[in-house]
Amino acid sequence: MIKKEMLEALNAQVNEELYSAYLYAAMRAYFEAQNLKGFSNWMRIQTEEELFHARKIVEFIFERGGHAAFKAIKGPDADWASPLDAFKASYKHECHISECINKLATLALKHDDHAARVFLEWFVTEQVEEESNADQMVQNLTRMQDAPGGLFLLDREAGARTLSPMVVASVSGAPAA
Ligand code: OFO
Repeated sequence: MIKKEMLEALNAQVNEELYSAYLYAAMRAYFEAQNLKGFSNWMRIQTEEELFHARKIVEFIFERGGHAAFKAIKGPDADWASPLDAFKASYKHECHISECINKLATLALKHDDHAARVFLEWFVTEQVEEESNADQMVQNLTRMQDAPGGLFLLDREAGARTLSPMVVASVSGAPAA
């Protein structure tokens, strides 16, 4: 049976993940409004990734006999000064999520909850990729923003991003990896 403090912290992380999905949905809307369909696609995929993260934690709570509790999700920003500004905000947010995951992993150790510790290892690894993906977009936009056609090319590249097989399986109802 999962301990109360661990359960509450996991439920708080579900809220963080749902907020992440909300934030990226808002960023998608921002890019749609500017007719930047590639960046919009990137954010659509990111939103699905975040919903997958939330689902993965909820399933773990269920497996441990815990009660998943859903609190209100705060409203994200709706506007950014530029595509670069939006991706910088995304990178900053991912660094925040990494801190949350690290704290959860520390809490699992404190409670000798090795099931949670092993479960959270997936998220520790995932956050390396999450930070790197957002940072790569920041780097590319910084480098290309003044180049002729730079934004067009990056938008086209972002349009090629696809859902990871794990997320596809989760959305289709297959057990999460
Ligand atoms: Fe973007 O990793 Fe979850 O929140």
